Amino acid sequence: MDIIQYNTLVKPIFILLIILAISGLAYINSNKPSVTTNPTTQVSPSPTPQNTEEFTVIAKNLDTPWAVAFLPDKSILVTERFGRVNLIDSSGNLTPIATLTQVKEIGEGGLLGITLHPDFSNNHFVYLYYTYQANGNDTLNRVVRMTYLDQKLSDEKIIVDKIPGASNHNGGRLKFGPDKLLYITTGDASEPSLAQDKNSLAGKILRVSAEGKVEIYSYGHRNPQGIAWDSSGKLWETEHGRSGAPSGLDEINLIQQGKNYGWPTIQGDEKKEGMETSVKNSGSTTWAPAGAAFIGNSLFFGGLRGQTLYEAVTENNQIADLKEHFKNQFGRIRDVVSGPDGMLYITTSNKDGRGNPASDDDKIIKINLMRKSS
Ligand SMILES: [Ca+2]
Repeated sequence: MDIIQYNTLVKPIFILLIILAISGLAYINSNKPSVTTNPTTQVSPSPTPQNTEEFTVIAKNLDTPWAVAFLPDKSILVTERFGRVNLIDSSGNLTPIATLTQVKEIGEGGLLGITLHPDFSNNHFVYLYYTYQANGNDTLNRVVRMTYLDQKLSDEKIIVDKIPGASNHNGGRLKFGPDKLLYITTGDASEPSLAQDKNSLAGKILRVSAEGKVEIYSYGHRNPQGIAWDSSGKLWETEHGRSGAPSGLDEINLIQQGKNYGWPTIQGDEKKEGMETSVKNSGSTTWAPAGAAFIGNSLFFGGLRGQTLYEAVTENNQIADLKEHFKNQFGRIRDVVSGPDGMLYITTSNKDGRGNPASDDDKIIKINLMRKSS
């Protein structure tokens, strides 16, 4: 074969074959399933050096970042429990956009949930959940709506008020469901009987109708901290079980409208007519489960005391497997959010008074599940 034939015929084919081989490898790699191995015990180097990191710290030096919401341009709003809301742009620059002076940070209370209206692009509505001081020494919680424009939050409007509060068990998670209605988790405010009292807003999952009417969606909850809908539209919830000694019996529940989830009458595997037993409980282990998000069939949720990113693999309305990621690597994990880029975003909660913070805590960490080492 002479030089001209090689350059015009064989060489292009050869280059094409190389390109196909490389893209094939990249495809296989991009479809790597997530796995459970703790990366701190990993000893062999990654066989795929072109991979990006399995996790990236995108913000640090925060104080108890409680909840994360993504703006349409993929920048982030994050609450800090003492009362501040921050904007983190796509370059990682952090700008405080509001400090809510009416917030009362006490025990587990403070500025908690944040979420955007499904039609945020048009109405700019942001919803926040916070603890405040009422008349006398009462601790209460409320949900407010604010308007976000030009990197400022303004025009506060109360959506749900006088949710019972206390030092512990304030609930606080906010999310819009597939029905485009606002769901709110509330704790029992350390008065267990309130969870069974349908005249109280405590110990409930609330839903706000399109007309602004507040309804009890489910009840009998102790302190629900995570809610997420699976791809078929079913609502799953994480909830803290008993505390003190013994601890444990943290729950994953499959939530149906109008049902009673048992607290404080039944716990763990106990059953009672008219009450729902959790799909899974932690037994004598304590997860202290927090924010939750679905990716595929997996319900990922943060563990505070558990200091783990848990992955509950759902199958036929049950938990087929419970995997543990990053155990004891980041400390206490608070919110878990599925990002618009397919990544999982978690916040640490090491400065919440129960952790052992590193000098640059707390953090927001982006997790690339496809790059999770195996
Ligand atoms: Ca229960």
